[in-house]
Amino acid sequence: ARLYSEGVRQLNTVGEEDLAHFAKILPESCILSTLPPKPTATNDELAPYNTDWMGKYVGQASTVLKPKTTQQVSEIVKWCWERRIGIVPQGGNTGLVGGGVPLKDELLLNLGGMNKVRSFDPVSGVLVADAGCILEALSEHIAPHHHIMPLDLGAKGSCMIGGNVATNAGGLRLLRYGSLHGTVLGLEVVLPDGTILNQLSTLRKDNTGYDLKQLFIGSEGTLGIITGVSILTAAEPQATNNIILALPSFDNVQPLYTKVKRHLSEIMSAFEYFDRASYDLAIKHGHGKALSAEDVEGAECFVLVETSGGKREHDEQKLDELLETLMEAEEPLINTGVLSSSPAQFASLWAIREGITESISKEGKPYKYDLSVPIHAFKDVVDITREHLRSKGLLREDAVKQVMGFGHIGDGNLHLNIVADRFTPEIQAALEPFIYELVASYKGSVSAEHGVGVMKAHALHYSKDATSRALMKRIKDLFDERGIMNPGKVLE
Ligand code: FAD
Ligand code: 2HG
Ligand code: ZN
Repeated sequence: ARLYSEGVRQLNTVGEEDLAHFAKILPESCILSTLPPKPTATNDELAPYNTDWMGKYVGQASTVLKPKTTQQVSEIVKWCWERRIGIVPQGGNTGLVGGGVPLKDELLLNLGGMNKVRSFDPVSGVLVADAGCILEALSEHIAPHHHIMPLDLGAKGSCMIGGNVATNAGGLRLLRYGSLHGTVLGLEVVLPDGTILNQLSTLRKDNTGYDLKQLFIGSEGTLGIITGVSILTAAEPQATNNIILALPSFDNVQPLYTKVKRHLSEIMSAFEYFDRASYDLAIKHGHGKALSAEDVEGAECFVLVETSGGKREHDEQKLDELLETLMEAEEPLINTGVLSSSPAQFASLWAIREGITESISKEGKPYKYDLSVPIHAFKDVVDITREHLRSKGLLREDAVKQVMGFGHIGDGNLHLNIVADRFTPEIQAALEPFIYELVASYKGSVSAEHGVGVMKAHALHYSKDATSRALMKRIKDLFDERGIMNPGKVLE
């Protein structure tokens, strides 16, 4: 096995002897390798594992292992620890910061084979599942028991619960159910030396010392491999409704948020924002049904509000009254509102918002900046970036096609997306560090919910001071002094 250096550490790649050992741990069908003398897969077969969702980051793993049990993960990791082989844990590979694909030819450990629900208690709502369970499959599993997952994302059909925890994914329900730091009750983790850390608690309360599991939430595979997750699910709301509001100006978003929050109070469960370019692109690529020409005329941006409550008539009445108040105001904050009147329309309104990310990838190559900035700055950040690209002569069909913004208003999380014809060093150089400096000027965060991955490892200092970064490095060393877990990600 070849030696290579990652930072200050020397790591080995997978060789013949390692493969022979893995064959003792896993059945043949769980090993994909292009290595001679007996390759079990082609480069084409490994390409989907080596390439990230955006097609922006491409690794060169020669071997992908797909274990089915925690014990198998532990034995593989123990071997890699002893042999100093770099490992990249991978779930659904929907991450947007290049964290789930190798930088070089690390061993790729895909958790997709660990996909069993271990238990669900319909009284407490606590679900315990293997890390490789797909988020949507878990929703379907608990739906007959009238429970819902506390998180929901556009990637639900592919992303896995272990990947969600590893990235501390936010998504569309965070406003109502809070972050995974609150809803994850326990984790089972294989540590970098192969030891199994069993903290798969189902207790709501447990103050017996340091809450170690929190360190793994958002650790992006750099501290260990999450193999099991215990999570508190929520009782299914009796009634859900949604409405899209068309605004003549972005300036109205903040007063609207204040008004809607006050009016809907406990039943408001989402307040999502998208600008006109995002709406147009989602519709162009077939996500959701277009609103009428009348409804979108003169709209600079849109807001999708969802309610989740206990009584349909009560919630509908509140939404009707809200719409009436908004429309009849002397200086209305909105042009119009489209209230869903059937489950199909409810889904269609959500499809517009959830489809933006996919529509961007259908239109071109995405540069994504997932930022925490003050709500009032959402539009400025997009406009300033667009003008900056224009001043560099890059706003043209064969370079940057569009600059757009959408995101989670309630969480102060803006998704700035730059849609390019292709990824080029020139566009990259125009965007960074420009955007990071802009975010730092607002005292914002360069990663709100997608994580750091490889994309932002060099940019941590824009949002974390030297003391914090030094402590993070010490924590990494404490768990993984050999540096085998997801090398080159999160920390440089
Ligand atoms: P992967 O992409 O496979 O991995 C992500 C990171 O976690 C990598 O660093 C990987 O090494 C690590 N990892 C994965 N599994 C494990 C494990 N078992 N143990 C240890 N480390 C592991 N994100 C949001 O926060 N909010 C959104 O609303 C949202 N919407 C999205 C919509 C679309 C269409 C897409 C494509 C992505 C979206 N994302 C969103 C980003 C992404 O889906 C989430 O980050 C998701 O949680 C990643 O899960 P995954 O299983 O695909 O992980
Ligand atoms: C969302 O909120 C996701 O839709 C993806 O976090 C954001 O594509 C993006 O930039
Ligand atoms: Zn998001």
